Amino acid sequence: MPDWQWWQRGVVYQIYPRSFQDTNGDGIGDLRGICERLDYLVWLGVDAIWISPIYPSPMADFGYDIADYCNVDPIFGTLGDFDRLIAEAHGRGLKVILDFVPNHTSDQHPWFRESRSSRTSPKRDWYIWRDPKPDGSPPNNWISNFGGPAWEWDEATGQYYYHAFLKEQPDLNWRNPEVRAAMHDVLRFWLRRSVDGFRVDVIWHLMKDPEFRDNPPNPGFQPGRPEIDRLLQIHSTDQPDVHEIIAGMRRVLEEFEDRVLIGEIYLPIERLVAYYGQDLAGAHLPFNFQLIHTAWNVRELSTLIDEYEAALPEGGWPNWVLGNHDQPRIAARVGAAQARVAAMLLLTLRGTPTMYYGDEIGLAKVEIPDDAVQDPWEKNEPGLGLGRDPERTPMQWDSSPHAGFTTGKPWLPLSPTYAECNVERMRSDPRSILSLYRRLLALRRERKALSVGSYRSIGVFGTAFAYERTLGAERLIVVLNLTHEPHLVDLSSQGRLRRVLSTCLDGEGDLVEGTLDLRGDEGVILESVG
Ligand code: TEU
Ligand code: CA
Repeated sequence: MPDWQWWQRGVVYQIYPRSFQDTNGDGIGDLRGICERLDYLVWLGVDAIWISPIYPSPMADFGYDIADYCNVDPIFGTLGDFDRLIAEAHGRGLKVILDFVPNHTSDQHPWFRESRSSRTSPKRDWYIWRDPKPDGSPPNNWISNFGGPAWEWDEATGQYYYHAFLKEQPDLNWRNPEVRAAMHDVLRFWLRRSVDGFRVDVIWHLMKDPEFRDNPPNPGFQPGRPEIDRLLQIHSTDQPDVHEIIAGMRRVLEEFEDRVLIGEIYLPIERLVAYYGQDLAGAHLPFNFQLIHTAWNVRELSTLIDEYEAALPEGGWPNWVLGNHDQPRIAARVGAAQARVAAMLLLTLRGTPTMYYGDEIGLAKVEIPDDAVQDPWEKNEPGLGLGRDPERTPMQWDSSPHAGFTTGKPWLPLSPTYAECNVERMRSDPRSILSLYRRLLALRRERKALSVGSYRSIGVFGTAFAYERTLGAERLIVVLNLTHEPHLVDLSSQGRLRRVLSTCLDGEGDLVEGTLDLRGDEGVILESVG
């Protein structure tokens, strides 16, 4: 049997640090807060934490605008706090993955200040500067991901600079070898501090068309969609030479042992799988966001899983993501009952699952009053429902004021349901979604077939679908009902089966012969008993 890497067997848990645990009453989560909650994560049963950016930042995009890659923002703590967090996490067997944001810096980064100081600055070519068109307009038609033009005019030096996101987030020029070398040193800085890997922000954006050609219009554009959708991003992203850049990062990680490279990539499956790289020299895990975008029904989901499995390159390790800080929460999308089915799906598919903090307590959409909006995207394109604040609200630990997150005023509101929807309450309820997550995580650790076993689709049964996970003599069958209606599933061709775990958290050990009586919103894991 092959040796599996920790990032193949393990489960990743994303922490949005502003919202996990505050320890100094400023209403914003911090590194000491994460440290205090490590025992919870061990109890829950995850293997690695990925922490969204903690670096010094003006916070125009809440840390995705970095002013110093090699330090910690005072809001989150100090480098000393970080070292302590790493030591405490490692002491508990938890890996720590940092967010690496190489596509753009803050406009307050010393590199950009230098770059914009004059056309002859030694760092001018570290960013993407272009002359205006003869009529003074921007060099091409590219649009910012957060709305408006992607080019910002710099009066002092008479050129435009490119920013795929906010104008406070100028894009670095990865064609410049000095930029590559400087960023590789950033990776080494954190790798030497024993970081176990990186989630690389917008990795498919790093290279742009060398000729900066106009993007073509998107024929499928619908009013009400974000402005970025007006154009097909074919020249501004996903360029063939990005793979050499990623391979370069990977080589830096290979200077160290056992580190993981995860890439954030919003692309359809056939283009996504290219990010494993030639000879698998690219990202270990190109994030697979398909569960987030696929309609929640049995046909689409079962087809998706088979298509993804079939598209993987030989030796490429699968992964699945159910939510993150940019996407509506799973419980908001599919409802509380199906969120439990989604948990079973995520934690029984082949490949590395990534969970998003708060999903384990079934946190849903939190309404954000107009005067509490924080997200710059919502501020730029209001009223379209693009705002990401509803999925970034504080973690709910207990029923005390502010849910135990802070003693001060939380930076985003808590869910009004926090008195019931919190870790303390749900821990003591054996039927809660939190208990279900914990059971699923424990089972996944105990039954290796669930993490590293092979995957085979069994088929669609009305409103349910089933698949099999096998490793050696161990054979588990997962059956998921994607509707509220009960359904009888004929499993007579599957031999004798025993119930191992249900999303209803009952019926364990019962034998299933022939027909499985699946309740509405129920998922069941069965084991083969000969
Ligand atoms: O997100 C990249 C990205 O493409 C998202 O903006 C996405 O388009 C949007 O949220 C809807 O799907 C990454 C980070 O995760 C995000 O938080 C940052 O704002 C962005 O990059 C810029 O760094
Ligand atoms: Ca704080």
